[in-house]
Amino acid sequence: MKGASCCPAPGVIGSFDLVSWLTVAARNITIAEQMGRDITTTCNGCYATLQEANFLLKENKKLKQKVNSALKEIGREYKGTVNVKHIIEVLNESIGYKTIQDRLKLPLKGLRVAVHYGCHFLKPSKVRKHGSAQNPTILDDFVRILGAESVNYTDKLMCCGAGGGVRASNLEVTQEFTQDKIDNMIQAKADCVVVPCAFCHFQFDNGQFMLSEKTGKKYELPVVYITQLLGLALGMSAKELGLYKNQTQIQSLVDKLPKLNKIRQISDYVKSKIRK
Ligand code: 9S8
Ligand code: COM
Repeated sequence: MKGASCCPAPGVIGSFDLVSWLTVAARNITIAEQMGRDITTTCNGCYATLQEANFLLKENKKLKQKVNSALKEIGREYKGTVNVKHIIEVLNESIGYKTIQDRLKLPLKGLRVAVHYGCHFLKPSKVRKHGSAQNPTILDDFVRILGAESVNYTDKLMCCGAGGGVRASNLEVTQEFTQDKIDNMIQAKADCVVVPCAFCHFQFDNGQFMLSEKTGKKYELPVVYITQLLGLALGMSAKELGLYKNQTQIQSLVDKLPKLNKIRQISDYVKSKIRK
């Protein structure tokens, strides 16, 4: 999307000035409209802004008028002709979990994954329309089709601490949230945390690095983005997937993978002997 700007951030900008937030979002959407393409994003924040702007402007004529009168000054008009989908919706609806499952080379059998949804993916639930914001399953289902186990942990739906707005205004609060969440995931014996949001990724990755420095205790739960987990199950290497670019170590996760593969191969071998 040539000329696209920041979404802009839903918590940071959206809570201060609704119309400015919508106008910048609508400008971004008009770029996709001109291209005749739907939009997808890999960040809950971007998704929240663009999806919500699209929703509000499609249903509220007054808001649309306000936004369009501002856009007119730069020769643009929001029409409402495209859809906004999170990448997980593209994987689930456009490609289909079944299709993905059929193409896996290294199902992640035995891997214990802590799923973190992030606030903006689910709320406001009347706008997002993913069903109940209290009992979502789309990410847990994704982890399961990849062969891994989605472990339950305390306060699973709690905020990561928010890499954007909260972090900028109150680092202490942000760190407390992150610490709580990571502690709960570790208690549930998770091998890694999986996120659908670039901001949550940053918060867990950099946040653990900061927590280790602050507390003297080592916080090192590997942080993986949903498509990176998919890549691992498709047989891509951790290096190809950019996992080594994380600040928090990922070696414990990487070490687990070939082992899982070996166990799987041995158990398949044993099963085939038993069958004979
Ligand atoms: S959680 Fe609460 S506000 Fe949010 S979506 Fe992503 S960053 Fe983490
Ligand atoms: C977090 C974005 S995904 S913001 O900090 O709420 O704006």
